[in-house]
Amino acid sequence: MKTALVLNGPNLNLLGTREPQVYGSQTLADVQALCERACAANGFALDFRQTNHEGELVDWLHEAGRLQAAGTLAGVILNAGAYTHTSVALFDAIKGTGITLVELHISNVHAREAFRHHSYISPAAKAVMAGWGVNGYALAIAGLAGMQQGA
Ligand code: CA2
Repeated sequence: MKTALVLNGPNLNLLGTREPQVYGSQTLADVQALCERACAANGFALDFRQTNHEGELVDWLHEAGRLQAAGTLAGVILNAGAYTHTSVALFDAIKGTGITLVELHISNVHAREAFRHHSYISPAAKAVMAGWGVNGYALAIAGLAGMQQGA
């Protein structure tokens, strides 16, 4: 069974505590449980992580590259949080590892402030999703399963 690696960046540990009108009322633990169910339904094991540190995300993307090359990782779903809009290092890590990566945002970043409209992740991502709320994580896991079958 392959693994889906779900990576969450800065401040996503605050989910469910503030800004429910933007991010909903579910906590990150709720999102992890949702991802567990979606992975079980799609035949994946789940590896779910969150960090507030850019370099840790880079290290995890490198690890993902090694695991995907070894054939044990289906791909990565990355909500890079605000680093989406600032991080050349994440772009380089995704490009440098060649991993299958889905960029995910809970909110529709294109309907928000102009500084959220640009993503350093998108040009290196296989797919992008935004605006589906936390259910986007389940949709992305189903999408990753479809990619395994060449859909
Ligand atoms: O919509 C998304 O998922 C974002 O990646 C979330 C980031 C934001 O910087 C991106 O532009 C879009 C922010 C995550 C912070 O989440 C919080 C949740 C509750 C309370 C405070 C922050």
